[in-house]
Amino acid sequence: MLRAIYSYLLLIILTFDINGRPNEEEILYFVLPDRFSNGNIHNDRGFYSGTIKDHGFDPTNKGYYHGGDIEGLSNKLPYIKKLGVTAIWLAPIYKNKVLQGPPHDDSTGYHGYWTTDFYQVDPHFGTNEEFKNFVTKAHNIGLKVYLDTIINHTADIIKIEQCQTLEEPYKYCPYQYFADSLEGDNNRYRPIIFPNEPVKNPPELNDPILYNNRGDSNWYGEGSVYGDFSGLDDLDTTNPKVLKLMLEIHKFWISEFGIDGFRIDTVKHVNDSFWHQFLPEIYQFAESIGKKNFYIFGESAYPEVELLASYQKRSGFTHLLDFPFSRSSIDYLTEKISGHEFQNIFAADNVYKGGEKTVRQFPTFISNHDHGRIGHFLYKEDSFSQKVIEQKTILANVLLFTVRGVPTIYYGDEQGFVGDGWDKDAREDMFPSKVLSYVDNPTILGPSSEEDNFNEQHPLYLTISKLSELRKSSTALKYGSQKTVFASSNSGLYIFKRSSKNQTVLIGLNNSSEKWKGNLLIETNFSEIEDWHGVCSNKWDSKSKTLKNLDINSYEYFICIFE
Ligand SMILES: [Ca+2]
Ligand SMILES: [Ca+2]
Ligand SMILES: [Ca+2]
Ligand SMILES: [Ca+2]
Repeated sequence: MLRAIYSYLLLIILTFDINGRPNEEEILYFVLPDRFSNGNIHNDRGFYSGTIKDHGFDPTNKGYYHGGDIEGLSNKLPYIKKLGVTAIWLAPIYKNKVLQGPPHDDSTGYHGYWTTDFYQVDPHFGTNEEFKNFVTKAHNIGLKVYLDTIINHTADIIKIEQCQTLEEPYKYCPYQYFADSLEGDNNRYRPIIFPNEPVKNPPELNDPILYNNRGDSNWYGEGSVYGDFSGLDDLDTTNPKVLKLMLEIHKFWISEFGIDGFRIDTVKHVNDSFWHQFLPEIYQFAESIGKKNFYIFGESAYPEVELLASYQKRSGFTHLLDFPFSRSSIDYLTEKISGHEFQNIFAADNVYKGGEKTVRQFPTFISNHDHGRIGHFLYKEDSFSQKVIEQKTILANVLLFTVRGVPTIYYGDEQGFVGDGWDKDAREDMFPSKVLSYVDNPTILGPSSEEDNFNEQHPLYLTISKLSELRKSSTALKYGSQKTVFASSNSGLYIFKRSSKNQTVLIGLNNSSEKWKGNLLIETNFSEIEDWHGVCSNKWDSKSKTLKNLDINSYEYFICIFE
């Protein structure tokens, strides 16, 4: 009995700790459940009968379901925890339309972005109850859970009648401007739903009146907000009914499952005023049930700081995925920009609303499920040897864990996954894969993806777990301001420091084929030096506050902690 009370109290303390933990303390791990671990082979076909086209399960096809599920993810929590991460971001798990697209190029909802039922876990992934248990299990070992969600659109169920006469109606239905379809106009696009399409939930979402029905987005101006994302039914987010439904749905996932945040998809395709109403109410709701640091980060894929900052200022989103960092890191690591050009990303932090303090809570990432993995970008360059690619991959992780922002690892990067490119080509299986185009890929510092890829001794897994430990123990890396110490305009040398009240962390990356040697003036109040990687301590002249004759080999780095 006493033991039961004790574990219950411990549970409360742990849960309390999680809710009180600020966003800057998080390290994220982004997972596609279908591609991670298959804990239950009975749900592989989602309990649909019929052929592959009905259930969508074909582990040899990169666009089909492969069998991964919540139970598998749950079984692998120790693997994720040991990597050093503190939070899991799951690709969407709502029930999806199984199959979409033209017959010769169809694909399934294995990725989760084609919602039909906002209240149910997709049967390929498991049940609501299994998800609930998963969240509890994750919380019990200190991991938060963030759910990917899509508000802009649902699965492609509604078609435009006028576009059905086109030779290939699934191809592109031209965007219809408001000015070209005035009230009572016969030309106004008419929505139709063919028989046998899946039914959406909540039931109100089956009414085409809640959608824009303006054809496919042309990606410009009004079309970008009111057009369909390649046929996906674009919700009329200006309609108060849609706002009400979305508030109810998202509150349900918070209160029912205790999730800790949302990553919200395609946010710039929703009208800004929707977010001005949605976000404060969700934050308030989460806080009212004890989620003080509920974390919402939007996906607005602007690679330019000025565009992302401008969007952040007008949309009401405090936190956005740091696409400019991702883009610039890839350019930097592939030597398209110099150290000096790279540091501009951080020098511009104050253009964001909330400045540096807020940007320190932006999720930073280099690889992702859409544009691809860093390994792919490195292999694309013919000039880099295998050795250099390995070194650069280490540099990529050093960057991710030492610059400002919340490091976000894309699953599989810790096992040296490379991929073949973007989208489906960057969504390999962690379990032994049957996709030929995956198993023929090179991997960085480890075995091929034909194998089971949960190797806790993988050099990149070990590197990341060490960097996670460093970050967790360092106030400067989580909360410190970031300043450039030296950045070369004609090479990939970039040396910067992160400073907090009790320490200065100096980080140097030499992303170039030339060894560098020089003196560095370090403005710091501390003089005890820990050489975390590389050597600073015997180069330090405390009188002149200078590191003398410091050297960094090509494609090497150092991290030194002044306390
Ligand atoms: Ca399964
Ligand atoms: Ca549609
Ligand atoms: Ca829209
Ligand atoms: Ca391949």
